[in-house]
Amino acid sequence: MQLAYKQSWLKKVNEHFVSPGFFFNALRNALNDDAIVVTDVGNPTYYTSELFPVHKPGQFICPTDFNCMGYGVPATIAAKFMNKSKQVIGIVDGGAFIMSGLELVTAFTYKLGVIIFVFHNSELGAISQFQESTINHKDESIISEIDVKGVTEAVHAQHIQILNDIDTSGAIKEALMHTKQGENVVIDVNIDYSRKTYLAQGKVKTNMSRFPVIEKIRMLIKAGKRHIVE
Ligand SMILES: Cc1ncc(C[n+]2csc(CCOP(=O)(O)OP(=O)(O)O)c2C)c(N)n1
Ligand SMILES: [Mg+2]
Repeated sequence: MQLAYKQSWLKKVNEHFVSPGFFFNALRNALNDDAIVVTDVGNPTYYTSELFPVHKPGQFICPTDFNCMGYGVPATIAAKFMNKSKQVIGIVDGGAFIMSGLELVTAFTYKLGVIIFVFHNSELGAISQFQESTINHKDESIISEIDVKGVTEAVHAQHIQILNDIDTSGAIKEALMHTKQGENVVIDVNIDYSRKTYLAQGKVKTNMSRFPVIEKIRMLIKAGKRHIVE
């Protein structure tokens, strides 16, 4: 089933967006076997756990349990401090990136050579996608577009943009070259958010299956009303 989900992201090379399927394949191919991947909360955690093969324990770090947004960038820097000989990359989405991120100045001071991939959808997507299906509107979960390049320049990192699947492999290789010189890189990824993650699809199904029938009917009527009337 999970394989089928992955395959569904690999049907066609996308010239307009970066497909999570091709992105994580390219990332796995480019990184060493012992590379460390750190994610922030939200879709980066879901996509990485769904689509990125992790070869050994300790190579995938994410803020489980307390799920604190803003964890990704500082955790990537900390992981690199402790593993200077390894490739260490972080993946964050826009909402989390505006909660932290300026710590990259410290990575510059110490010439650490980390890569931060920034996915962004101008939304607190992990929240808005559930609001959309349940209450039919996005309540306080829209955020402004971020000037990723501006932030990157402020922290003296290299800026790379990945617009589509064709750009992906070359951009990751270029970024890894920079890290060899101790330069940090922020990669602005035009990720395709047109489809729900495997987790989001499963969450609705699993939660629905847990409720008693009467509760399911009540919830469906409520959601239906919101979609039709409001
Ligand atoms: C400090 C903090 N505030 C709120 C939340 C609740 N929360 C979980 S995911 C999420 C949205 C994350 O948005 P973004 O970083 O843009 O990632 P996306 O879901 O869009 O991929 C929020 C608000 C949290 N986990 N941590
Ligand atoms: Mg977002």
